[in-house]
Amino acid sequence: MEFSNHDDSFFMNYAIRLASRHVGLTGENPSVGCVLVSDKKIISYGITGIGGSPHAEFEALSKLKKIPKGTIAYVSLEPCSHVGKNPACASLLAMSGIAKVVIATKDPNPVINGNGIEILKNAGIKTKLGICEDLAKDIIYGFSQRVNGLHPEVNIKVASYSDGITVPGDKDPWITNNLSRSYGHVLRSNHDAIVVGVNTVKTDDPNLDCRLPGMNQRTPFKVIIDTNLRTPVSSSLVKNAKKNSLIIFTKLLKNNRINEYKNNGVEVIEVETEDNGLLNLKNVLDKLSLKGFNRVLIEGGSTLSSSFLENNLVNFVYWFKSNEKKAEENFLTNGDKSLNKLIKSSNFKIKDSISLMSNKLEIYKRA
Ligand code: AOF
Ligand code: ZN
Repeated sequence: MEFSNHDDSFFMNYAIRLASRHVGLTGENPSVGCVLVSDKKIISYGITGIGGSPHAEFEALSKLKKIPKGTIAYVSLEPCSHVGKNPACASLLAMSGIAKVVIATKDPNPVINGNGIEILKNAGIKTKLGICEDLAKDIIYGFSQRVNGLHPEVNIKVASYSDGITVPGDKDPWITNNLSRSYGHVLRSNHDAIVVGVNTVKTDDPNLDCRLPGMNQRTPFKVIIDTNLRTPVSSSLVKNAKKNSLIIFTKLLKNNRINEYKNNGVEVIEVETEDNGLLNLKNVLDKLSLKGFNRVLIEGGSTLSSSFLENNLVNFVYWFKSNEKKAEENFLTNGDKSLNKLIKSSNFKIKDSISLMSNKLEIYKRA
């Protein structure tokens, strides 16, 4: 039976939604969704496993004893053509008896890029490319940049009063409401690493966990940018480093405190500095890319976030804004001033604005 375009986008949307569930959990692999459809009914599905294995197609196929005649596979990414840590999905699909494979987007990995489709075509299987492509590309944005020699996807989370101030008042430690903060935890859950500057560690002593009910396992790697190794060994991040991995980037490994960090399970990595004496952030991202991180979330402070922006290293900004002004005296730190200016510059275009009760989330994309 021939499916209409409407059915194609329905099932592909389903596959992409499945893929989005494991974004941030699949290591260096992209998260992929696969849906098997027979007679307009979903008969199986798969998502790339936690850590990157098994691949989505393998998972979907292995749930079925027999593939009904005429079955169509919907995949959010071109099936892979090579044997890596996992078998080649294009070959698995070719041998499975599937009639047709509908693909949202080509695999940007140069090793695959079109070769998976070739394998399917050579095996006489019908293929269709480009269904819901933009949506599918969004999910693998960081992977796509990384496998093509660029840095991982870098996103910034900002929480401010309506006047752009990011420093909480004395009366209430929270600038934004519960809904915004839950959304912030969703962002933590779908990134591979969260990055903060040492000043944030010293003033807030954050733990950077994903605290949504039942989602603690989704806490990402934690990273501190600490040029002069000032992170307190007594900080929550260091104390919990054996449970939740922590990396500190610094300019010099020759430091008396190195062993204290290491004994606490912290990985300390040396990075070169720039003329201004601060760490080269491009270098930091290269090292995170080598670790296989596809998506990195910068959680402040505003000076560090501004540095990433000034170096043109940011892809998206998630700006949570309260409807209220700060109750106490009204002042923007230099960090806040440059952060506000950089996000509002022509380098960024607003992509979405979401109402969160008394708050608003504005999502900006690099132009
Ligand atoms: C798929 N389905 O679910 C994913 C794919 O080392 P391997 O064998 O795990 O292969 C990694 C590459 O496979 C990865 O770089 C990306 O190009 C692709 N990911 N492909 O067919 C999947 N996650
Ligand atoms: Zn595969």
